[in-house]
Formats: sequence, structure tokens, C-alpha cells
Amino acid sequence: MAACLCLGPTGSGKTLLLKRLQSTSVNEGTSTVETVGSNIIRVPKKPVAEGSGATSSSSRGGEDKDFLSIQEIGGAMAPLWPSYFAPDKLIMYVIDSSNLFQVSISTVLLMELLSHEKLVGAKVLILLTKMDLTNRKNLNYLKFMMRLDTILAQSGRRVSLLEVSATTGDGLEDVRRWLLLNWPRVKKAANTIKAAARSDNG
Ligand SMILES: Nc1nc2c(ncn2[C@@H]2O[C@H](COP(=O)(O)OP(=O)(O)OP(=O)(O)O)[C@@H](O)[C@H]2O)c(=O)[nH]1
Ligand SMILES: [Mg+2]
Repeated sequence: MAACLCLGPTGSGKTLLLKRLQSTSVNEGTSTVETVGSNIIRVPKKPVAEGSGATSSSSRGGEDKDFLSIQEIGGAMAPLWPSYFAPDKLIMYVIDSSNLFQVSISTVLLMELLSHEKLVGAKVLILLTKMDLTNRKNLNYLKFMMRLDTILAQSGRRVSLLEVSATTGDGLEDVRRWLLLNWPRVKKAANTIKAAARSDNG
């Protein structure tokens, strides 16, 4: 199972965002199809252009030293998201900044995951994507529409927020930096949980 889950309503932009993090040479014409089920994308720790050869695996003992495995779970699978939850996960939560029709579902799904008992220790990054579109709403507007400040304050969590565009690539290196910054902590938490489980079993 991947250490990071990428969640968000259907069509919010998860697949394109992950493809773009995987390869900087994904261009504006790249199309996606609805993710039915889930999808694991290996994101390089350093940005690479397709064809550079740097996307090949350098796996050692099942551990990838150059890549971060991120699992997208399609928006259509939202009722099943909790079966993928665990306290040691990183969560990327994607919101389409251009789609006001999705504001309510984005809010409800976010509230559900922030309050989920299996995600108590999880680190969360909220991504407002499609910022390249002229009808996109900015962070302050969406904060107001979604009552985001209140939701985050009530959740008692420190949640990071970033504005990005998978089409232009704007903000994506900040996403990679957030992943790299938080990845070791996740590993440490996972190891602590495993060690505790081992000592419980004798
Ligand atoms: N303009 C623009 N379009 C985007 C961006 N990100 C995604 N899209 C488009 O939005 C549509 C949906 O994107 P996906 O990445 O497939 O959405 P998803 O969140 O993976 O959807 P599900 O798999 O159904 O959960 C596609 O047509 C993408 O090309 C972006 O940053 N800018
Ligand atoms: Mg998808």
C-alpha cells in the first residue's frame, strides 16, 4: 500500500496532477479518463522530463529510493475511501477551483476525512487545482465558500494548502517539496506503529 493517498471528487484533477508530477513533459493535450478503482503513480523525488531515462526504477529490497508511490482513488469510489485509510498516511486532497458545483461535495468529503478516526495522525495537503482556468476561484474565495477556516480549526489539524495547475505546472514543485518534507515523518510513524504491533504480539 502506498504511503500517500490522493483523494478528491470525480473530475477534480487528481490523475492529471499525478501524471504531471511524474513527468514534467506531460503537455496541455494530455487527456485522462475517469479512474475506476485506484491507481498507483510513482512520482520521482526530483523533477524529470520523459525520455531522460530517469523514470526507471531503482528499487532496492522493495524500497524505492528515488520515487514516492502515490495511490489515487477515484472520486467515484468515495464511499470506499475509508477502507484505504490508516494513521500513517499522507493525504493529498484535490479540489477543482473552477467548479462551483462541486463545492458542497468537496466540503462534505473533506470534513469526513478530517474527522475520520483512522486518519488521526495523517498529514493533509489540500490542493486547489485548475488555477490556469479563467473561471477559477482563488484560495480566499474558496475558503469563504467552503467555510474552510472553520472546518480546519474544528479539526484541530495543521493542514497545508496550495494553489496549483496541472496544465501549466504552476505550484507542482511546492507539492513535491511538501511530499519530500513529510515523507520521512510518515515512514517514522509507520515504523513506530509496526514496532508497537510486534511488541503487542509478544
Ligand atoms: N485546465 C485544466 N484542466 C485540468 C487540470 N487538471 C485536470 N484537468 C482536466 O480535468 C479533467 C478531469 O481530470 P482528472 O485528472 O481525470 O480528474 P480525477 O480527479 O482524476 O477524476 P476521477 O478519476 O474521476 O476521480 C480532465 O479533462 C483534465 O484534463 C488543470 O490543472 N487545468
Ligand atoms: Mg483519476
